[in-house]
Amino acid sequence: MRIAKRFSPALTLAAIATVALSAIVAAATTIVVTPTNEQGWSRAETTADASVTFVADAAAPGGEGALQLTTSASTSSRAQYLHRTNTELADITELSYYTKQVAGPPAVADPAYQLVTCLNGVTATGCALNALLPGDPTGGVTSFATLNFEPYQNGAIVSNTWQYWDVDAGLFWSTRTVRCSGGLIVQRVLYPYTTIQTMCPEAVVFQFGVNVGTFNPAYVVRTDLFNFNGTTYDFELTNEPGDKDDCKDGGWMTLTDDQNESFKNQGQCIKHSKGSGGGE
Ligand SMILES: [Ca+2]
Repeated sequence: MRIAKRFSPALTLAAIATVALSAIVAAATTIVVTPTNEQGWSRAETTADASVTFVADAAAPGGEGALQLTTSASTSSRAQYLHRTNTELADITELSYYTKQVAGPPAVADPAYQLVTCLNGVTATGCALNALLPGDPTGGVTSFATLNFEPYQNGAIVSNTWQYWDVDAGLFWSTRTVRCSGGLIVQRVLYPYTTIQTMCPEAVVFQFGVNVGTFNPAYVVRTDLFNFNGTTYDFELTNEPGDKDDCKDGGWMTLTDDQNESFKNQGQCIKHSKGSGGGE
């Protein structure tokens, strides 16, 4: 997987000014996700009448593009975009993203931040079961559950405005009741993220991402700078240089050509940029 690091101009200058470039990169990795290089993301359970697309958005918090999720007028419509992982919930301390609700009355549905988990951990055959207790109706069934952070349950959604959500400081609900070793997580009840970490110390996250629907018909919502445990995904229409200035000040190291290949140096990047005569 190719990893591109996109810095703000100020950070780029700071990075060049210091020898400790690698340390800075490690602290804040950004992966640019484009229609031709989706970096491992997939549309998961998106229904045929819904869509996940990359769009231009001049107000996007990162770059000039964003990811857009659209549902049809049907209550069964659903748009989802997920990325695989294999990470213990206890080790996941940094979760955040930006959202924007473009359309869809009332202003309550931004894309949810989802963590698809095995709340009691993983066995050779899949998710570990719920802790089996005598007379416990949840005993003996899978501990598979999707944890959902919903912006409207963690603040007020403002239409047509980019909003930042500090997800690991917020509340999640689970799609299934699961008896973890530290206690019972009841379906659809809100829990602080850190409480779920404490109650389900064996939990393993195997997918993360965004979702809108079902029961969110006719919504158009966006997300950008999706941060999963310190890796930020910047959704963009392209990762190619615009004009030659994009290549300067180390910019060439973060960009790719139309084949998603990295540039070897600044000159090669400038040749590929618009207005150079040597680009596309
Ligand atoms: Ca972006």
